Amino acid sequence: MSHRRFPGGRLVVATHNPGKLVELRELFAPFTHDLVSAGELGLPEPEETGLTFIANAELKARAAATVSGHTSLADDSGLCVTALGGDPGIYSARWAGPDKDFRHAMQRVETGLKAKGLKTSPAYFICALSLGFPDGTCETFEGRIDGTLTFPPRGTRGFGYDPIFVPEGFDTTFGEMDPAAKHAMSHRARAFAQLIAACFDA
Ligand code: ITT
Repeated sequence: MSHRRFPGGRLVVATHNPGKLVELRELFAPFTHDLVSAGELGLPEPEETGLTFIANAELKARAAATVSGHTSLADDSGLCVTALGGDPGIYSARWAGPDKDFRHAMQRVETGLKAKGLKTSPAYFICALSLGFPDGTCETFEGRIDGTLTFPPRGTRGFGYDPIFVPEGFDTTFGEMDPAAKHAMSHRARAFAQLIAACFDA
């Protein structure tokens, strides 16, 4: 299958989440020198009305690309907890409330598990990355990492739900890991690897 390629030049990263922006800047540094965030450009944050990670990533990438006139990259991601039927899933950001308080969001996960008599659950992170072009077309890829949850939260690195997520094969949380170790395996890095292979020149 042939994919539309990044034409070079400016890449707008359509996120208002500072934690994601740090990771995406690190990942894309070798591929473009002109990376600017939607926040820096003052672009509006579109309402995430999609029902899948892919739909929301495409909606955000398309909105940024059509408004800015530049190729734009959006990330829609979240934590899916098996024992909670996949919640918070696409609502991961919303569980943190208007103050974006992830201690509260992690507590909500723990409370949900306790209500089922559980202390932990298998869980996975999903990341959909979408490259949007000013004419409204998109190229989209999804990555996943499996693990288990641990309480109380551990570590101050990363962002969001990282302090409760222990990736399979490890005993440290993403919140305790060196960022390079997270980048070697994360859902975002896995979606990124597919996007780079399909749409970017090495
Ligand atoms: P943008 O839409 O502006 O990019 P957002 O925070 O609203 O920012 P999402 O709708 O994709 O983004 O929400 C994803 C949430 O899932 C995010 O707020 C994080 O808390 C969580 N999340 C995603 N990737 C994560 C990661 O690598 N580590 C920890 N939590 C993560």
